[in-house]
Amino acid sequence: MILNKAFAWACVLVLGAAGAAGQVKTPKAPLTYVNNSQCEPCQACQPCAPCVQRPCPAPAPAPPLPPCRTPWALVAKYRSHPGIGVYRLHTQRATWSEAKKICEADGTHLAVINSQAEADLFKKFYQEARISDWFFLGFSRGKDGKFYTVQGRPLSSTGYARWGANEPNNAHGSEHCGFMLASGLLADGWCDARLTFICEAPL
Ligand SMILES: [Ca+2]
Ligand SMILES: [Ca+2]
Repeated sequence: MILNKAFAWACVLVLGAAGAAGQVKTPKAPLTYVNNSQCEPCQACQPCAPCVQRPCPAPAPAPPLPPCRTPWALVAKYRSHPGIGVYRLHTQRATWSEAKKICEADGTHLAVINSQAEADLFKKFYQEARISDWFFLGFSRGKDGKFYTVQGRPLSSTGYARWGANEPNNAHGSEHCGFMLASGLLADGWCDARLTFICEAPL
């Protein structure tokens, strides 16, 4: 009410000052404000029409918080290698498609090599696990004949595309999936081979 009175007085004074020959108009109905502690004050003082009281708009709801996620390094069987990444070595064999799905079920992806340090780390995994086999990596041949990672990026953009001797050779026209050789170099190979593989957590 204090505000209403003050506003009404202001209205009278303003019009009185601006009006012709001392003509002073008094609003017939008391002026009202919207809730000006939270909303814009009513601006209807000129010409002295009563303000329309209206409710404040409802505040916008706060955006939902993202769900909490366990750090990859704490997920079972994933190990953090600072400066390189977080990985899980799967010693159970699977086809390339099966391996890709197994990683995706963890929320990770079939490993992609992005540096010599990462290639050296993978070689170390296999030496420690005493696995002398080749293993699957997260790239395959696209319809255009070029290789793409499981994230759809050209293999040439990963930062590591060192091929083994005579690779990729697409032997018998049926080698479309990514392998890493024991030497740390890349090869194309048969997707339905059953190999061990590494899942890599996203950065
Ligand atoms: Ca990587
Ligand atoms: Ca090959």
